[in-house]
Amino acid sequence: MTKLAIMGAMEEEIQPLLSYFTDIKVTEFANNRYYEVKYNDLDIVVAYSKIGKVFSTLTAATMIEKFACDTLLFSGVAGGINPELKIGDLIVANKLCQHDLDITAFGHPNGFVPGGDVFVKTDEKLKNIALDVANENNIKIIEGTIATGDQFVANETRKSFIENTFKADALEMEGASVAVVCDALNVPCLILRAISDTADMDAGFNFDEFLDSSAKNSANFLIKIINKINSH
Ligand code: 3QA
Repeated sequence: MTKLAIMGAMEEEIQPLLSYFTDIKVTEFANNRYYEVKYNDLDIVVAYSKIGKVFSTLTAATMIEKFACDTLLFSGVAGGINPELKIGDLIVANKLCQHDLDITAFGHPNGFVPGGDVFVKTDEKLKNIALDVANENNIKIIEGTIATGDQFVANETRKSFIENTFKADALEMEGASVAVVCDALNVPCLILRAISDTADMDAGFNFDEFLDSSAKNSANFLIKIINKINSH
């Protein structure tokens, strides 16, 4: 039987998901709250990690190692890079990288450290379920590369660097760290995001305006994915 981890970074990203569930058991652990629920035939643990790679690593590892989740789904918002991605649009990651991981002084490529790879892949099956769900419901979704770093990007210079260096379609602050944890622990993961801004000069302003609606777009889509996993 599947035990699903559902993660966001910010409270706004998981609140719309929690609203689908009843009889939630709250467990406090490692300075965070974990929400356990039964949903149809699925055991689910929901949490928001707090912002950034360190907190999201801690939460992902905790969901897998302490709560014994065997599949991880992340839902949230992202800054768009690919011009096809408009505010509100969905992206599912096929691979992710850490755009701020930099030992280039030693001749290594951006995003690389010994023992790792520039890109970490996500689970093909979960990604395909997402693409199928989009198809069946006539919802637009883009499959692509997501770049993660401990920065809220709100300028063209940094955005262009990330676009050119990694050919990334979107950027955020947690996806790659979560995917690295899942890859290392052999847990299939899905990273789903809806665009809240386009990481440019207006990003801060747009983010404040569209965080709630885009987080809901992502969460509502994730529920459809969960229902599909449940019926498999
Ligand atoms: C930004 C959130 C973090 O968890 C990463 C949103 C959307 N647009 C982005 C951008 N650059 C990087 N990441 C993103 N999420 C947290 S900062 C605002 C916090 O407000 C994805 C993302 N342009 C807290 C209230 O003071």
